[in-house]
Amino acid sequence: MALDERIITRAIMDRYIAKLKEAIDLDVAIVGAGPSGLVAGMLLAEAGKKVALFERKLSVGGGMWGGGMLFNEIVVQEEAKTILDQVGIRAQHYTDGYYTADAVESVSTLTSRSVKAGARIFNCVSVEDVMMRPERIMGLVLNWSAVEMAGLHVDPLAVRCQVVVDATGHDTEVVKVVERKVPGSLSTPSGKRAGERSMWAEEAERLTLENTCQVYPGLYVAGMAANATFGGPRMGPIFGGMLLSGQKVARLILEQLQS
Ligand code: 48H
Ligand code: FE2
Repeated sequence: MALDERIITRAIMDRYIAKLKEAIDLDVAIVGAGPSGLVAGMLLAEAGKKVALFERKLSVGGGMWGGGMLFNEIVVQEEAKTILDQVGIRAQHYTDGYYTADAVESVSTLTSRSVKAGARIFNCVSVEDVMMRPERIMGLVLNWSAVEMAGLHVDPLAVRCQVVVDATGHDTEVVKVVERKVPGSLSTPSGKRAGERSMWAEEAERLTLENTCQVYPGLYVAGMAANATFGGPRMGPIFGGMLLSGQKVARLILEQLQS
Protein backbone atom coordinates (compact mmCIF):
# COMPACT_ATOMS: atom_id res chain seq x y z
CA MET A 1 0.00 0.00 0.00
CA ALA A 2 1.30 3.45 -0.93
CA LEU A 3 1.24 5.86 2.00
CA ASP A 4 0.06 9.40 1.46
CA GLU A 5 1.22 12.08 3.92
CA ARG A 6 -1.83 14.18 3.10
CA ILE A 7 -4.16 11.42 4.32
CA ILE A 8 -2.15 11.03 7.50
CA THR A 9 -2.40 14.76 8.13
CA ARG A 10 -6.13 14.92 7.34
CA ALA A 11 -6.84 11.88 9.54
CA ILE A 12 -5.20 13.46 12.56
CA MET A 13 -6.84 16.85 12.05
CA ASP A 14 -10.33 15.40 11.44
CA ARG A 15 -10.20 13.08 14.41
CA TYR A 16 -8.80 15.67 16.82
CA ILE A 17 -11.30 18.32 15.80
CA ALA A 18 -14.15 15.81 16.19
CA LYS A 19 -12.91 14.96 19.70
CA LEU A 20 -12.58 18.61 20.66
CA LYS A 21 -16.01 19.49 19.23
CA GLU A 22 -17.51 16.71 21.36
CA ALA A 23 -15.99 18.43 24.39
CA ILE A 24 -17.59 21.83 23.74
CA ASP A 25 -20.58 20.77 25.86
CA LEU A 26 -19.68 18.59 28.85
CA ASP A 27 -21.20 17.30 32.05
CA VAL A 28 -17.89 17.57 33.88
CA ALA A 29 -14.65 19.34 32.99
CA ILE A 30 -11.63 18.27 35.03
CA VAL A 31 -8.59 20.51 35.16
CA GLY A 32 -5.41 18.49 35.65
CA ALA A 33 -4.81 14.81 34.89
CA GLY A 34 -2.87 13.83 38.01
CA PRO A 35 -4.02 10.92 40.19
CA SER A 36 -7.07 12.66 41.67
CA GLY A 37 -8.27 13.97 38.31
CA LEU A 38 -7.75 10.61 36.59
CA VAL A 39 -9.73 8.68 39.24
CA ALA A 40 -12.55 11.22 39.07
CA GLY A 41 -12.54 11.12 35.27
CA MET A 42 -12.63 7.33 35.21
CA LEU A 43 -15.51 7.02 37.70
CA LEU A 44 -17.62 9.79 36.14
CA ALA A 45 -17.16 8.35 32.66
CA GLU A 46 -18.03 4.88 33.95
CA ALA A 47 -21.22 6.40 35.36
CA GLY A 48 -22.09 7.57 31.84
CA LYS A 49 -21.20 11.25 32.23
CA LYS A 50 -19.61 13.25 29.45
CA VAL A 51 -16.20 14.08 30.88
CA ALA A 52 -13.03 15.71 29.61
CA LEU A 53 -9.71 16.28 31.34
CA PHE A 54 -7.53 19.22 30.34
CA GLU A 55 -3.86 18.74 31.11
CA ARG A 56 -1.20 21.41 30.65
CA LYS A 57 1.72 19.04 30.22
CA LEU A 58 2.55 16.66 27.38
CA SER A 59 2.24 13.74 29.80
CA VAL A 60 -0.61 12.97 32.16
CA GLY A 61 -0.06 11.59 35.67
CA GLY A 62 1.00 14.77 37.46
CA GLY A 63 3.24 14.10 40.43
CA MET A 64 2.78 10.32 40.48
CA TRP A 65 5.43 9.25 37.92
CA GLY A 66 8.33 10.09 40.20
CA GLY A 67 7.06 8.30 43.33
CA GLY A 68 9.07 9.86 46.16
CA MET A 69 12.24 11.73 45.25
CA LEU A 70 12.38 9.89 41.90
CA PHE A 71 12.19 6.44 43.53
CA ASN A 72 9.31 5.43 41.29
CA GLU A 73 7.22 3.52 43.81
CA ILE A 74 4.15 4.92 45.56
CA VAL A 75 2.78 4.11 49.00
CA VAL A 76 -0.94 3.59 49.53
CA GLN A 77 -2.60 2.98 52.88
CA GLU A 78 -5.17 0.32 53.71
CA GLU A 79 -8.20 2.60 53.18
CA ALA A 80 -7.36 3.20 49.52
CA LYS A 81 -6.18 -0.27 48.58
CA THR A 82 -9.58 -1.21 47.14
CA ILE A 83 -9.19 1.56 44.56
CA LEU A 84 -5.93 0.00 43.35
CA ASP A 85 -7.72 -3.36 43.11
CA GLN A 86 -10.68 -1.80 41.31
CA VAL A 87 -8.45 -0.04 38.77
CA GLY A 88 -6.24 -3.11 38.26
CA ILE A 89 -3.03 -1.70 39.73
CA ARG A 90 -1.05 -4.47 41.44
CA ALA A 91 -0.48 -3.61 45.10
CA GLN A 92 2.28 -5.22 47.14
CA HIS A 93 1.78 -5.61 50.87
CA TYR A 94 4.64 -3.90 52.72
CA THR A 95 3.68 -3.98 56.40
CA ASP A 96 0.48 -3.59 58.44
CA GLY A 97 -1.77 -1.12 56.60
CA TYR A 98 0.86 -0.08 54.02
CA TYR A 99 0.97 -1.14 50.38
CA THR A 100 3.26 -0.12 47.54
CA ALA A 101 2.70 0.02 43.80
CA ASP A 102 4.92 0.75 40.83
CA ALA A 103 4.48 4.43 39.95
CA VAL A 104 4.62 3.85 36.19
CA GLU A 105 2.08 1.02 36.39
CA SER A 106 -0.14 3.24 38.53
CA VAL A 107 -0.17 6.19 36.13
CA SER A 108 -0.47 4.13 32.98
CA THR A 109 -3.22 1.84 34.27
CA LEU A 110 -5.26 4.70 35.66
CA THR A 111 -4.88 6.65 32.41
CA SER A 112 -5.87 3.67 30.31
CA ARG A 113 -8.92 2.94 32.48
CA SER A 114 -10.02 6.55 32.34
CA VAL A 115 -9.73 6.87 28.55
CA LYS A 116 -11.35 3.50 27.90
CA ALA A 117 -14.26 4.43 30.18
CA GLY A 118 -14.89 7.33 27.79
CA ALA A 119 -13.15 10.30 29.42
CA ARG A 120 -11.46 12.41 26.78
CA ILE A 121 -8.04 13.70 27.73
CA PHE A 122 -6.63 16.81 26.07
CA ASN A 123 -2.96 17.14 26.87
CA CYS A 124 -0.92 20.27 26.15
CA VAL A 125 -4.03 22.35 26.88
CA SER A 126 -4.00 24.87 29.73
CA VAL A 127 -6.99 26.26 31.56
CA GLU A 128 -6.47 29.99 31.91
CA ASP A 129 -9.89 31.19 33.07
CA VAL A 130 -13.49 30.12 33.73
CA MET A 131 -16.90 31.14 32.39
CA MET A 132 -19.31 32.57 34.99
CA ARG A 133 -23.09 33.30 34.71
CA PRO A 134 -23.17 35.43 36.89
CA GLU A 135 -22.23 33.70 40.14
CA ARG A 136 -21.83 30.14 38.97
CA ILE A 137 -19.00 28.55 37.06
CA MET A 138 -20.29 26.97 33.89
CA GLY A 139 -17.32 26.51 31.65
CA LEU A 140 -13.58 26.69 31.07
CA VAL A 141 -11.42 29.00 29.03
CA LEU A 142 -8.66 27.08 27.22
CA ASN A 143 -5.49 27.76 25.39
CA TRP A 144 -2.60 25.68 24.03
CA SER A 145 0.10 25.28 26.65
CA ALA A 146 2.57 26.19 23.88
CA VAL A 147 0.88 29.60 23.53
CA GLU A 148 1.10 30.09 27.28
CA MET A 149 4.75 28.99 27.41
CA ALA A 150 5.76 31.23 24.52
CA GLY A 151 4.00 34.19 26.16
CA LEU A 152 2.05 34.89 22.96
CA HIS A 153 -0.98 37.15 23.06
CA VAL A 154 -3.49 34.74 21.51
CA ASP A 155 -7.10 34.69 22.62
CA PRO A 156 -8.50 31.45 24.01
CA LEU A 157 -11.45 29.16 23.17
CA ALA A 158 -14.08 27.98 25.66
CA VAL A 159 -16.09 24.88 26.59
CA ARG A 160 -19.33 24.69 28.57
CA CYS A 161 -19.96 22.24 31.40
CA GLN A 162 -22.23 21.72 34.37
CA VAL A 163 -19.41 21.24 36.84
CA VAL A 164 -15.66 21.94 36.98
CA VAL A 165 -13.13 20.05 39.12
CA ASP A 166 -9.92 21.82 40.11
CA ALA A 167 -7.48 18.89 40.24
CA THR A 168 -4.42 21.03 39.50
CA GLY A 169 -2.48 19.88 42.56
CA HIS A 170 -0.39 22.22 44.74
CA ASP A 171 -1.09 25.20 42.47
CA THR A 172 -4.92 25.27 42.74
CA GLU A 173 -5.03 27.17 39.48
CA VAL A 174 -8.80 27.36 39.01
CA VAL A 175 -9.39 28.32 42.63
CA LYS A 176 -6.82 31.10 42.22
CA VAL A 177 -8.74 32.47 39.23
CA VAL A 178 -11.98 32.57 41.22
CA GLU A 179 -10.24 34.14 44.21
CA ARG A 180 -8.82 36.86 41.97
CA LYS A 181 -12.07 37.60 40.16
CA VAL A 182 -14.57 37.21 43.02
CA PRO A 183 -12.55 38.02 46.17
CA GLY A 184 -13.69 36.40 49.42
CA SER A 185 -16.18 34.09 47.70
CA LEU A 186 -14.74 30.62 48.41
CA SER A 187 -16.45 28.24 50.85
CA THR A 188 -13.35 28.21 53.11
CA PRO A 189 -13.74 29.71 56.62
CA SER A 190 -12.07 32.96 55.50
CA GLY A 191 -13.54 32.98 51.99
CA LYS A 192 -9.94 32.94 50.75
CA ARG A 193 -7.52 30.24 49.62
CA ALA A 194 -5.77 29.16 52.81
CA GLY A 195 -2.56 27.72 51.26
CA GLU A 196 -0.71 24.50 51.98
CA ARG A 197 1.05 23.74 55.28
CA SER A 198 4.17 21.70 56.05
CA MET A 199 4.35 17.90 56.02
CA TRP A 200 2.17 15.79 58.33
CA ALA A 201 1.11 12.71 56.41
CA GLU A 202 -1.71 11.42 58.60
CA GLU A 203 -3.46 14.76 59.11
CA ALA A 204 -2.95 15.67 55.44
CA GLU A 205 -4.54 12.47 54.17
CA ARG A 206 -7.54 12.89 56.47
CA LEU A 207 -8.00 16.55 55.52
CA THR A 208 -7.60 15.91 51.79
CA LEU A 209 -10.65 13.74 51.91
CA GLU A 210 -12.60 16.02 54.25
CA ASN A 211 -11.85 19.10 52.11
CA THR A 212 -12.86 17.52 48.82
CA CYS A 213 -16.00 19.54 48.20
CA GLN A 214 -17.72 22.27 46.21
CA VAL A 215 -15.73 25.41 46.94
CA TYR A 216 -17.72 27.82 44.76
CA PRO A 217 -20.97 27.22 42.85
CA GLY A 218 -20.05 24.84 40.03
CA LEU A 219 -16.45 24.34 41.19
CA TYR A 220 -15.16 21.34 43.17
CA VAL A 221 -11.65 20.82 44.51
CA ALA A 222 -9.95 17.42 44.61
CA GLY A 223 -6.55 16.03 45.56
CA MET A 224 -3.75 18.36 46.58
CA ALA A 225 -5.86 21.30 45.40
CA ALA A 226 -8.40 20.52 48.15
CA ASN A 227 -5.59 20.64 50.68
CA ALA A 228 -4.03 23.86 49.45
CA THR A 229 -7.44 25.54 49.24
CA PHE A 230 -8.39 24.72 52.83
CA GLY A 231 -4.96 24.98 54.47
CA GLY A 232 -4.16 21.30 55.08
CA PRO A 233 -0.58 20.07 55.43
CA ARG A 234 1.25 18.18 52.66
CA MET A 235 1.63 14.41 52.94
CA GLY A 236 4.63 13.43 50.82
CA PRO A 237 4.55 10.43 48.47
CA ILE A 238 1.55 8.59 49.92
CA PHE A 239 -1.19 8.57 47.28
CA GLY A 240 -4.22 7.01 48.96
CA GLY A 241 -5.67 10.42 49.79
CA MET A 242 -5.41 11.50 46.13
CA LEU A 243 -7.21 8.37 44.92
CA LEU A 244 -9.90 8.59 47.62
CA SER A 245 -10.39 12.29 46.90
CA GLY A 246 -10.93 11.54 43.20
CA GLN A 247 -13.48 8.92 44.23
CA LYS A 248 -15.25 11.30 46.62
CA VAL A 249 -15.47 14.16 44.14
CA ALA A 250 -16.97 11.80 41.54
CA ARG A 251 -19.61 10.69 44.07
CA LEU A 252 -20.47 14.27 45.09
CA ILE A 253 -20.81 15.35 41.46
CA LEU A 254 -22.99 12.37 40.56
CA GLU A 255 -25.27 13.25 43.50
CA GLN A 256 -25.46 16.86 42.34
CA LEU A 257 -26.10 16.00 38.69
CA GLN A 258 -28.82 13.54 39.68
CA SER A 259 -30.69 16.01 41.90
C1 48H B 1 -4.26 22.38 32.84
C2 48H B 1 -3.03 22.02 34.76
C3 48H B 1 -3.16 23.38 35.11
C4 48H B 1 -3.90 24.23 34.24
C5 48H B 1 -1.98 22.39 36.63
O1 48H B 1 -0.10 17.67 40.91
P1 48H B 1 -0.97 16.56 40.49
O2 48H B 1 -0.39 15.20 40.51
O3 48H B 1 -2.34 16.64 41.35
P2 48H B 1 -3.12 15.64 42.35
O4 48H B 1 -3.76 16.50 43.34
O5 48H B 1 -3.96 14.71 41.60
O6 48H B 1 -1.97 14.79 43.04
C6 48H B 1 -1.04 15.39 43.87
C7 48H B 1 0.20 14.53 43.97
O7 48H B 1 0.78 14.31 42.71
C8 48H B 1 1.18 15.25 44.85
O8 48H B 1 1.77 16.22 44.39
C9 48H B 1 1.38 14.85 46.21
C10 48H B 1 0.68 13.68 46.81
N1 48H B 1 2.19 15.59 46.92
C11 48H B 1 2.53 15.47 48.30
C12 48H B 1 3.59 16.48 48.66
O9 48H B 1 3.88 16.56 49.87
O10 48H B 1 4.14 17.17 47.78
O11 48H B 1 -1.49 16.83 39.02
C13 48H B 1 -2.02 18.08 38.66
C14 48H B 1 -1.98 18.22 37.16
C15 48H B 1 -0.56 18.32 36.61
O12 48H B 1 -0.37 17.34 35.65
C16 48H B 1 -0.49 19.73 36.03
O13 48H B 1 0.30 19.81 34.86
C17 48H B 1 -1.95 20.02 35.74
O14 48H B 1 -2.64 19.42 36.81
N2 48H B 1 -2.29 21.44 35.71
N3 48H B 1 -3.57 21.52 33.65
N4 48H B 1 -4.44 23.68 33.12
N5 48H B 1 -4.09 25.53 34.50
N6 48H B 1 -2.50 23.57 36.28
FE1 FE2 C 1 3.45 16.94 45.65
